[in-house]
Order: sequence, then C-alpha cells, then structure tokens
Amino acid sequence: MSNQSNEHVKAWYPGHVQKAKRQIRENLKKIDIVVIVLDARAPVATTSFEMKIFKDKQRVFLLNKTDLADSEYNKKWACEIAKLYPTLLVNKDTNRKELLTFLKSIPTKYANPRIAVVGVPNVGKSTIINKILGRHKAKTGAQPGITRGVQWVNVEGFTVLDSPGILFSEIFSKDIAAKLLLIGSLPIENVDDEIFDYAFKIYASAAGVQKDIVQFLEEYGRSRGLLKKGGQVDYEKAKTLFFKEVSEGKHGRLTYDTEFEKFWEVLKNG
Ligand SMILES: Nc1nc2c(ncn2[C@@H]2O[C@H](COP(=O)(O)OP(=O)(O)OP(=O)(O)O)[C@@H](O)[C@H]2O)c(=O)[nH]1
Ligand SMILES: [Mg+2]
Repeated sequence: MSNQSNEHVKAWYPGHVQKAKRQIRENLKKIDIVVIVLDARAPVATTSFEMKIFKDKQRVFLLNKTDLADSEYNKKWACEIAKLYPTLLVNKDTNRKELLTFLKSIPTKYANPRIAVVGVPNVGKSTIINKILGRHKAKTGAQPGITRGVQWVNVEGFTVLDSPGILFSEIFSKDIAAKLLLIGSLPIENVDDEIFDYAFKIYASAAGVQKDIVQFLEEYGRSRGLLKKGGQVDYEKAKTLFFKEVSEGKHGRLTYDTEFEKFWEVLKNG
C-alpha cells in the first residue's frame, strides 16, 4: 500500500465527530489560543491532522495520559516540543491549579484570551475542558454560543470554548493508523487485519514481546477463556479485548512514537 492511504481504515468517523470538526472551523475566527491535546504515547500520530488551520493562532501543547506512557519519553517529548511551543505534561490526576497556571503563562496580546481545546478522538479533551472549567461548568453564566450547541465560558481570565474541537486526518499512513489504534483513537471495528498486524508489531517492539500476533493471541485468548464451542481460541474476541486493554494501558506504560524529527515534519506538513 502507499504510505499516504486510508484504504485499511473503513467507515470513518460518525456524525458527531464530523460535526465537532465543523464547529471548530466555524469558531476559528474567535479563537486566540489553541490548546492541542496529544497522547503522550503517540505525539506524532496525534499531531496528524490539518494543523494549518491554526497557523496564525498561538498554539500550545498538552501531552496527556502521561500515566500510560513511558516516563523517560514523557520528559524527552516535553523538552523537545517546548523548544518551540509552551508544553505541559498532564494526566487525569493533574490538579486544576497547575493547568490554569500553565494557561496563564502563555504569551498573548489579549486581556481575556479565547481558548479552544482540540485534538484527535479520545486523547482526553473533554476531561481537560472539565478541569479548566471546574465549578464554572458550561451553561451557568455562559455566554450564548457562536454556533448553536457551543458555548464560551468565562473562567479566571480566560474565555473557554466548552466543547472540544475534534480533528482527524482524512489521509494517513499505516504507521499512524496503527498507533491511533494502540491508543484507542481509532475505533477497533474500523481497521483491517493489516493494521492490526502492524499495530501488534509496534506494541511488541515497545513491550519487548517476542511472539507474533497469532502465537500471542492464541495464548492470550486461552488464558482469558475466550474460546469457541470446539475449544479453539476465538481470535476475533481475543484481538478486540487485547487491543482495548492495550489502549487503556493494561499491558504496560509504553510510548510508541520515539522519533522527534517526525513530529516537526508532521507539524509542518499538516
Ligand atoms: N489513564 C488515563 N485516562 C485518561 C486520561 N485522560 C482521559 N482519560 C480517559 O480517556 C477516555 C477519553 O477521555 P475524554 O476526555 O472523553 O477524551 P476526548 O478527547 O474528549 O474524547 P472524544 O470526545 O471521544 O474525542 C476516558 O475514558 C477518560 O477517562 C489520562 O490522563 N489518563
Ligand atoms: Mg470528548
């Protein structure tokens, strides 16, 4: 297959995801600061979306789900991205004060900057927005939305868009698709076996697993009792459960993207 293809990824994202992508475009003019949420396990794959729409905005990065990624790589990635952009390592347990202090430190010419949180599916955007909003939950005291269903909320010196911009690439490489699968950003039912095999290799290499996917799922399926009537392993069930568990960090803290130059390349070309 070509390196720029989604032929192995079917169906594509559902309507609400398409809608969120549209909303961010409609609100673009109003946004001063774009908070781009990446998954710390795959900072390159999660940067793979149309970044150029934000080219004249102040961009900052949150490397989220650090609890699921390799701690040494977390530090390395934060240092790398911080060379050009304000960057913070976060996870679901990061306290609100730390997050707000970071947001307040962002250079901006606006007195009350308008902030939007964006990223590919499932990187933790809603969790982060809720943390920023704190008790200022959407609706109470909110200004009317620019777009129906979207509201700007005043929070301690910022105006925050209360729903995330979901972005995704229309076209991406097999490598990126596999990594998005490993972190739970691409629905399992949407990818074909070639991506599963490729994703397993990436996982195995990061985790130091020597087996191939067939051997591995055979043992895994048996150990979980995922068997068919005749007693053979139910390969489909084993595969689905295994990749779900990997994406939830149940098979170790692993970082799949380890090449810094690729990040800058994707950012430049996106
Ligand atoms: N382990 C871990 N899980 C997290 C973290 N942040 C979010 N999650 C979990 O990841 C899942 C997705 O989080 P959301 O905040 O809904 O992510 P989202 O980007 O808004 O997802 P979409 O709206 O579907 O695009 C949820 O199950 C969260 O509980 C984190 O830092 N660590
Ligand atoms: Mg969400």
